[in-house]
Amino acid sequence: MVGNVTRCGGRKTVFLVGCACVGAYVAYRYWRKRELKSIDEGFEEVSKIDDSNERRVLLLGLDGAGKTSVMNQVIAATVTGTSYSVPPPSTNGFAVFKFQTGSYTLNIWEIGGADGTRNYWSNFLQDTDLLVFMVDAADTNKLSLAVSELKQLLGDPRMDTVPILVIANKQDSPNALRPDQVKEALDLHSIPPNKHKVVVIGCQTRPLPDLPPGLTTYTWHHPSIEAVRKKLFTMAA
Ligand SMILES: Nc1nc2c(ncn2[C@@H]2O[C@H](COP(=O)(O)OP(=O)(O)OP(=O)(O)O)[C@@H](O)[C@H]2O)c(=O)[nH]1
Ligand SMILES: [Mg+2]
Repeated sequence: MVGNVTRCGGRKTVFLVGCACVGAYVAYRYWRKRELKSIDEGFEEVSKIDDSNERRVLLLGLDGAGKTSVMNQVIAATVTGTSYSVPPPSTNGFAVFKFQTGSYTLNIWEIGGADGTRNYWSNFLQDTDLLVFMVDAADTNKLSLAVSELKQLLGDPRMDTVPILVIANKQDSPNALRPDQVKEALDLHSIPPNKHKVVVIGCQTRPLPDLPPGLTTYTWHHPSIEAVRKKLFTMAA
């Protein structure tokens, strides 16, 4: 009898455990499906996590303008001892540079500027506090493409009233356009001041100093990077 009850209880237990397993599996599949869906949505439109202390900076510009190089030196200027290698690999996708200041977190999103990657720029426009647009001031052949990309960006309603910091990089090159010439070339005078605050500055990350024997990475930054750093922090605040 006891044995029977036990056997009957055993069958019941097996049945209940079976049901629990099936239930858990169904719940797991449902949860997984929801999680995958939210990851997809995250890539469709990257926006701020609900954090009023976050400042979101979008760093765009054609490939080779020097976005990563400048950011590497901004980090070196901010966090003592941080090193970087030269040249950086081209940004195939995006990179986020995070800075913690007194009252807020500055997240600088660099999106690669190569042909294929530029198609994704529009996925990153939501909740932008500052647009940094970098140009290679020495490559005048690419300026007209830079102009049309910038115009397309500013035509998006999500960019309305977003301040713009234009960086005319590679000022070390003898044929580089000066900041006021870049302002002219990008037709920035035509932007109504009540629509966007526009600031144009020049900078350079070269010439690099000689490295001591045995070292392959740099902790150095060019003095012009200080102004970039200051503008990033003040314009995004
Ligand atoms: N002469 C000179 N070269 C520079 C300067 N800044 C960057 N470069 C060089 O320009 C090239 C491109 O620099 P990156 O920083 O990779 O450019 P990027 O805008 O991040 O390019 P993507 O990530 O491909 O969109 C590299 O060979 C750098 O070493 C500069 O101020 N002067
Ligand atoms: Mg890059």
